[in-house]
Amino acid sequence: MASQVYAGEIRISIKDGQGQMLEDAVVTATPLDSKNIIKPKNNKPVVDQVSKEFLPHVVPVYINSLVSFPNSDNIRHHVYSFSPAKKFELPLYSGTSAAPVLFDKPGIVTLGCNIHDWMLGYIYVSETPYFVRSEKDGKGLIRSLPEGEYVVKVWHPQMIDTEDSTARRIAISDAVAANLEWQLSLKPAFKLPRNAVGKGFGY
Ligand SMILES: [Cu+2]
Repeated sequence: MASQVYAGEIRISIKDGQGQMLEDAVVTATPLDSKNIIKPKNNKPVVDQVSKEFLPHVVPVYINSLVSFPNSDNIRHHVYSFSPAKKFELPLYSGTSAAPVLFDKPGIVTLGCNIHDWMLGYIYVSETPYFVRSEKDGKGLIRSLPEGEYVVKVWHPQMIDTEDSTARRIAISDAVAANLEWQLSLKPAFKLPRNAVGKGFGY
C-alpha cells in the first residue's frame, strides 16, 4: 500500500552576536510551491501567564489560529495588544479566559498586561505552517516538510537586521535533514523592571 511520507527536516541553530546560543528566535520555512502548504492538525497554540510573565516569551502560530491565553497565576491579568496585526484585549481575568483569540493577519503581535507593565510577549503570525522557536540551546527542528524548495528566514524580537536579510533558499528532499545556522546581532532587551509597577491593589 502506498503511503506518502514527508521526511524532510530542517535543523536550526541560532547564536547571538557574541556567539552565545539564542532562545526565542522564530525560523519559518515558506515553500515556493504553495501546494506544499499543508494545514497543521491539532493546532492549539497557547500563551500562558506564569509568575507574571508570558510563557513562552515568543510564540509562533500559523495564520488563522485560535490562541488560548490561560492564566496560571492566582492573580488577575489584563492582556492586550495594540499591534496592527491584531488589536485586542482580554479584560481582567483569572483562570481560563472566555474565548481563544483569532490571529488572521500575518505579522508580529506584541503582548502586554495592563496590570504588570513589565510583562512582554510576542506572537509571530506565520503565513507558512512550517516554523519553530529556538529553545534555550539555540536549537530547533522543523519537521514533515514536503519535498521542494523553500525560503527560510529568522526573526527575533531584538534583532537589528531585517527578517528578509536572513533569507536563504534551500531544497528539501525526503530523508535528508538540512542544517542551517544564523548569527544575529541584537539590540539590548527592552524590559521594564518588575518593581516599576505602582498599582498594588491586590492584583
Ligand atoms: Cu499581568
